[in-house]
Amino acid sequence: MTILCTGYEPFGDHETNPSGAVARELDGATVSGNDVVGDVLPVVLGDAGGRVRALIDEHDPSAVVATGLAAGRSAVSVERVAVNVADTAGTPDNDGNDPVDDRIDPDGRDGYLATLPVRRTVEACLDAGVPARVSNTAGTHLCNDVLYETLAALDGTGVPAGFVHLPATPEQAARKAGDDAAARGGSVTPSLPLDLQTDAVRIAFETALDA
Ligand code: PCA
Repeated sequence: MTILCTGYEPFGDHETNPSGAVARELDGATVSGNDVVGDVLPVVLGDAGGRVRALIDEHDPSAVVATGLAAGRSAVSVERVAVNVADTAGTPDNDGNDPVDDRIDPDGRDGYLATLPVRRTVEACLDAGVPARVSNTAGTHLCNDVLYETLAALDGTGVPAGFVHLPATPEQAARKAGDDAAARGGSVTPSLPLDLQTDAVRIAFETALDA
């Protein structure tokens, strides 16, 4: 049996994207007896959703956990909902698309609820020492787009699927803080080491598959 984990390439002013690193790290691993297919998606509206649908068709996964970077969030965020809105809110995708108030699918439902056990995934992360929270919005950029497309593709199949937003890594936070004078003081971007981010995604699969 196969399970699918996606992350993204870098986008916006981020030189790296931990979600892509997590997907590469888990690619080929075994979680709860399932083989992980890890894939790094383009941060391009239309292309990312098309790719995830193709991966689902190809691998017929028994669970899907998509991941993305949410720089500024201080904990792993397990998303509860995807909305039928594409609005990049001033951070164009990597093809320069910058939609305002668009629909992902003009004929689609307004939204989908994640089919992963969202709250129990957060509780399992906390038990494992990984800071985590339920999130009730995945935004309206590519992460929401891929969650929407994934849930639409799997609607009615019973295959658990959802999205985990990941904080910046300490390296990203340090690089960003280095853009300002060190004496400036103040806060820096919250961060979480990559190994704990990877643990969170593994836990998301385990919680879904062992349900
Ligand atoms: N994060 C963005 C898109 C790609 C990514 O890693 C988001 O939160 O929508």
